[in-house]
Amino acid sequence: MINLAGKTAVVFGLANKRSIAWGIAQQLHRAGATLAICYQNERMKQEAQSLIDELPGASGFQCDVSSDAEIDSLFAALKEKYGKLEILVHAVAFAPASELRGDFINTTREGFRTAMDVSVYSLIAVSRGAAPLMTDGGSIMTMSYYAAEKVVPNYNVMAIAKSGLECAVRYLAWNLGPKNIRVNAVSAGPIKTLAARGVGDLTEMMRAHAERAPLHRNVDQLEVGGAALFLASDLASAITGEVLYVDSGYNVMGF
Ligand code: 0WE
Repeated sequence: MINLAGKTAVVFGLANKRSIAWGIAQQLHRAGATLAICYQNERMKQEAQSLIDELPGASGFQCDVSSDAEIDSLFAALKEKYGKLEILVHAVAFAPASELRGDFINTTREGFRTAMDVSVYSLIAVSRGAAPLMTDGGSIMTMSYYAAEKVVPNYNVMAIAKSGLECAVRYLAWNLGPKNIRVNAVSAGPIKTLAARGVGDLTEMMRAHAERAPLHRNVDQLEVGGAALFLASDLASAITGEVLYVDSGYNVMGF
């Protein structure tokens, strides 16, 4: 049983009960961590805060990770309230919906810029905010997807973003290793979240995933949360710069 009592975690990316951030938050909470959970804006606040209220001791914060000013004021507030930080979970991604269908070659400069800013640069920005608070070391993690490596039709510019994100994980691991801050990615199989809801053939993709994966099933948010809990814990004390697959084994198949 992993015990995170006395440790504080900040989680980015809570939208609703289907969010991967919610599965991770529940697992970290169950292990005794103190949680600071962030939602993007006023529009997300009500639904997010009603979930946060289900976890005793957890607090909600508004922070849009595309704003340096909001990141600065968030970490000032976290420093004030908690003093230090041990765990950071980044479960945020966005590309304009129009980029996630049709010909990849028609990727726009603006869609590319947005996807990279929200889905990749934000990890670097929040890591820079968190690192000074991780005075006893820490664990930073983000969410990736197999399309970073192999083509998944229509994932398009998000695939370029996830490749960049996995590379950023390696560079952050190298940069923050001397402070005993570990940086890893969890690469989850497809899950029906709010972000995935807009995806046309997700149901068919999930069916094919379950058919081909060694475990012959899909994965859920709490299973991703279990892997995140492991990475957050001392059991993972020598793991950094890594991509951990939580995908029923799908990624090992060649045919
Ligand atoms: O990373 C994701 C979701 C990424 C995502 C999804 C959306 C849809 C709505 C990012 N931005 C947006 N923007 C929107 O406006 N996944 C791994 C889920 C996902 O998304 C896909 C997939 C899968 C799987 C998009 C195309 C094809 C497959």
